[in-house]
Amino acid sequence: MKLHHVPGSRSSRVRWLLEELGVDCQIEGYKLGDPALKSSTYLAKNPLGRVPTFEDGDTVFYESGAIVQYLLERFGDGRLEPPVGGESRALYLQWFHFAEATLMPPMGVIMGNRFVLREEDRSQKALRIARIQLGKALGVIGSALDDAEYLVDDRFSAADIMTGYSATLLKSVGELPDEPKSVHAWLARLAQRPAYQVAFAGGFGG
Ligand SMILES: N[C@@H](CCC(=O)N[C@@H](CS)C(=O)NCC(=O)O)C(=O)O
Repeated sequence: MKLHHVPGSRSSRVRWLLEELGVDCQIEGYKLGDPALKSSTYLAKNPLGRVPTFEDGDTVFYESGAIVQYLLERFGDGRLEPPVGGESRALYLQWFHFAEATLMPPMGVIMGNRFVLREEDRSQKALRIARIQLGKALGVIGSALDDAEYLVDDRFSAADIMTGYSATLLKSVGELPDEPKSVHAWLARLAQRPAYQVAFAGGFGG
């Protein structure tokens, strides 16, 4: 198996999970903006030229959440997720998908308007609105963590990996607001995990 990975990017979710599960996998590393990600060989695996991309024999696919779920199905043996059909499954799915569907869109707008877009295309208004949206989304996570150490069943799960990655990225670019404090405490808890430390050891951007 092979993970195409840029340190600190969304492929860190997969890197983190592999470590949590103790699964061996070849890591093919790149830097953000690496021309190799736009080569015809790479585009044949991932037409958007992004990371992560995952290879398991002839199975080649992308989307960090899909890869995380695939690895849980293949190697999880019931670890890091509540059982299908169980009481907590809906909440687990909610937080799992919240990361990419609700947290990352405003984050993308912030990154675009701070770093990616040409100066003349950046918008302070878009930045302000995205920060408000992000604040609301983080507020919801904060409430869920007021009386709990982790998002689901007070037990560490892949939902913490999916959302914890997003919070880590926000912190790394100074976009994690001081409140809610419960989010900071949760992130500090996640950062103590050896697998988290391995996943983020390479910093951000490669
Ligand atoms: N929804 C996708 C997003 C993938 C994505 O946007 N990856 C970024 C890094 S976090 C990337 O590869 N950017 C490089 C580029 O767009 O050239 C996922 O979760 O895998």
